[in-house]
Amino acid sequence: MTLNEYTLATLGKLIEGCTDRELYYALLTMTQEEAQKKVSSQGKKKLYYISAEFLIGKLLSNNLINLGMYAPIREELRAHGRDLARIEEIEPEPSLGNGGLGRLAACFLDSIATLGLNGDGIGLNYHLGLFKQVFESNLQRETANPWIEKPSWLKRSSKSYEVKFGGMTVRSCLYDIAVTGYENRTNQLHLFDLDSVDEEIVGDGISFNKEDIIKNLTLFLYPDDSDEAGHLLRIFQQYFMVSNGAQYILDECIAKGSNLHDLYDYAVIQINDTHPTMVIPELIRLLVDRGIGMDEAIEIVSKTCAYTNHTILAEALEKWPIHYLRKVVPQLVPIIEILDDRIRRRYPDEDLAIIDRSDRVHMAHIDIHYGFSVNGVAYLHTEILKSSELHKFYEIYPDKFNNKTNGITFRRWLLSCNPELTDWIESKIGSGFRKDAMELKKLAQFVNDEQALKELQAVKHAKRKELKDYLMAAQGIEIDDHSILDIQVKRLHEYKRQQMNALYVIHKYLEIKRGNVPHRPITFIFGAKAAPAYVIAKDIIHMILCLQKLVNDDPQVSRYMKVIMVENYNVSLAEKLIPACDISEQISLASKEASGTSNMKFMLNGAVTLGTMDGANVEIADLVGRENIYIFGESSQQVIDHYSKGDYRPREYYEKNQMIREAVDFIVGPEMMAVGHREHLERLYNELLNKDWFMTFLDFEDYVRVKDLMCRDFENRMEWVKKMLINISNAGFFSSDRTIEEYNRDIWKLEN
Ligand code: 26W
Repeated sequence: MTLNEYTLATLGKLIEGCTDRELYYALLTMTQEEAQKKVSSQGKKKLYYISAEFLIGKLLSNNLINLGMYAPIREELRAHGRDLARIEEIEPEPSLGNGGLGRLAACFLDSIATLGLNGDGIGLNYHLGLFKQVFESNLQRETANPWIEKPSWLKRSSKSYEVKFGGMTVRSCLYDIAVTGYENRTNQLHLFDLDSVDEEIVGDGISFNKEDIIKNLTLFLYPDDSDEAGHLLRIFQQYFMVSNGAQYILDECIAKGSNLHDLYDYAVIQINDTHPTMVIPELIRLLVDRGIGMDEAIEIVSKTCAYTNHTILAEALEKWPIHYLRKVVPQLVPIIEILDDRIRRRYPDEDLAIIDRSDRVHMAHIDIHYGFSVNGVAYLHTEILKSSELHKFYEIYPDKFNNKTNGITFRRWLLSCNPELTDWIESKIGSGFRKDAMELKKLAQFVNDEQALKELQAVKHAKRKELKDYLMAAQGIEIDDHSILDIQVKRLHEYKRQQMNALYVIHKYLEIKRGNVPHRPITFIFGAKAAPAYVIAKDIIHMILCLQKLVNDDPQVSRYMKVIMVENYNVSLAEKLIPACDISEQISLASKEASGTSNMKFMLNGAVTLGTMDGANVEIADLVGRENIYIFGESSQQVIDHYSKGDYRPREYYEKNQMIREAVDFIVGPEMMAVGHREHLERLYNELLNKDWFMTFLDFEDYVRVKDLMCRDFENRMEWVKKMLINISNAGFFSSDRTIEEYNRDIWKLEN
C-alpha cells in the first residue's frame, strides 16, 4: 500500500491534505502494521536481555529502513512536495537511558532481530525517562521529559503480573515495542509499567514525592539517589523490573513445554550491569515456590543467567545495604543470605562475599557467583577486570570470564544518520557492506585515488554544512563550515575529562588573545548531561557554558574559535553531530572507560580519534594503525600505579607547568567571574587543584601537544582524508552484528 492510499483509507484525505503531524502518525501506524506482518522470533531457546535502560532513539526512520520502506516513502513524499526529514522531527525521542549502556542495549536489540535470533528485551516504561536538560544562567536545570503520545510505538499487551513489595502489592501492565530487524524478523522490547503512576505529582523541575511508590514507580529513570528515599525507589524499580521479567520468562518457557527443571534449555538471561541482578534471587524464589528444592533452583538459575560488566568505577558497582532490601523486598533477603552463606563456606575470603561486614549486598558478586558467564565490553576492560578489579573471582572462575567488545548498529549510525556517506560507499564498493560490515575493508583500495578522496571530503563538508544550519536554527550560533569540528559528546563525568577539553579551550583563547591565531578556525562542540546530584559535573557544565559566552561574544576571538554546548544531548542530536565531525574526542583517563561506543560511531563516519589508550580506543588503534589515530597520555598501567601509590598531586603539576597554571587560574579570573557564578567556579578550581581524582593535569601537556599536531595535520587535506578513509574502512569490526554473533557463539547458543 502506498502512503497516499493509507492516508486516504485511515484519514479520508490524500498526502497533500495532511499536516506533517498527521503524516507522522500515519507513517507510525503503517510501519507498525508492516512490522507485525513479519515473523516474530521462534525456536526453543530464547534470550532475554534485561536492562534498566534502552536508549532506542527515534524509531520512524530506523523502522522504515529496516522494513525496506525508507526510499519508496521518501520518494512518494517528495513527489507530493513533502519532506520526510521534517516529519521525522515531529517524533518525540524516548529517553529511556543515560548513555552508552542504554544505547548499547538498543543496538543489540537491532542486531539480534537482524540476525534472526530469538531474543527480546525486558525493561521499564519510564513515563518521563531521563530528565530533559535546559540551560539557564549558564547552569543545567532538569525538567520532565514526557515522550509518550497517542498513538505511539508502545502497544499495550494483555500480560499483567502481581509484584509484592514489603507492605504492599501492585499489579503491573506491559507495553511492547516492535524491534524490526534489517530485512528480517521482528522481535519485542517488553516494558513493564504500573497504571497508577501519575505524572501530575511532578512539581518544580523534576521534584516529586519519592515515597509515593504507587504514583512514582516508573515515572523517571534513575531519579536522584542522593538520599535514602532515592535509593529505596531505585530498589523498588529494579525489583519491579525483574519480578515481572522473571514471571514473564517462566510463563513463556512453560508454554513452550519447559518443566522448569530444564529452564536453561528454554531461556538465557543476559543481565546488563548490576541493575537487574535481583532477577537471580527472584527466579530462585519463584522456582522454590513451584516446588523445586533450593539446591536445584540455585543450580538451574546459575545455568540460565549471564552478566555483563560495564564499569570498573567502584562507585558505580551497586552495593545495597541489606536493611534497604529488607524494607523493599523482604522475601529476597533469606535467599540472598543463603547465597552468601554458601560462598562463605566455600571461600572464606571476605572479598568474595555477597554480604559484606557492613551488611551491604554486593550485587556484582551475586552475578559472578551465580551466573555462568561474566563479560567485559572491550579487550582492555576485560583484561583489567581479570587482572585487578575482579582478580580474585577470575582465579576461582577462570572459565566464566570472557570479552565481548562492544559494537554499534550500522543501520542507525551509518545508513540512517548519514545517507550521503552510505551512497558514496555504495558507489565505490557495492551494497554488500549493508549486510556484512566487514566489506567496508574494500574501501582501502581507494586510499590513493584522489578523485575518490575528493568525493569523500565533499560528503564530510555537506554534513558539516547541514550541521551548521541546524545549530544556527536550534542554538542561534553560527559556525564556520570550513572550521575544524572538534566534538566531545557523552555523559558528563570527571573520568571522561570534559574539563581537560575545556582547559584546552581556555588555552587556545589565551593564545589567540596573545596574537597566536590558528591557521584555520576551530569549533569546539560539547554535549553532556550531568546526573542531578553530581555537583562537580554540573560545575564543569557551568564552566563550558561560561566559555561559550565569553568566546563567542568576543569578536577578536570568535573569528578563530567557537564553543558550543548543545542543550539536551540525546540520540537525535548525536545523529546530526557525528556525521559532521572531524576530531573525535575520546580522552578518558586510561583504564576508566570500559569501552566507549561513540568512538566507534565517529570512526565509522570518518572522524579521526584523539584519544588515550583506553577502552575500545585500543582496538581502534590496532585496526587503523598509529598513523591514523592520535594517541596521547599515560597508559592504563601507569594510571593504575598512580592510584596504588597515591602519588598524583595536581598542585605539583600546577606549580611546575605554566600552561596548566594560566588555564586553571583563568577559571576564577575576572573574565569568567563576569559571566559566571563565583560559587561554582571556585568550587571547580579547588577541586582541580586539591583533589582531581581523575587526574586532569596528568595528561594535559601531552593532550595539547597532540591536539595541536592534529590541527596542523588537518591542513594536509588529502593526507587527512586518507586517514578518514582508513578509519571508515576498518570500522566493520565494530558492527554490533559481530558483537551479537560472539555473544551467541560463546554465551547464548541460540539456533537461528
Ligand atoms: C548507579 C547506577 C548506574 C551507574 C552507571 C547507572 C548507569 C551507569 C552508566 C550510565 C553505565 C554506562 O553507561 N556505562 C557505559 O557502558 C558502555 C557500554 O558498555 C561503555 O561503552 C562505557 O564505557 C560505559 O561507561
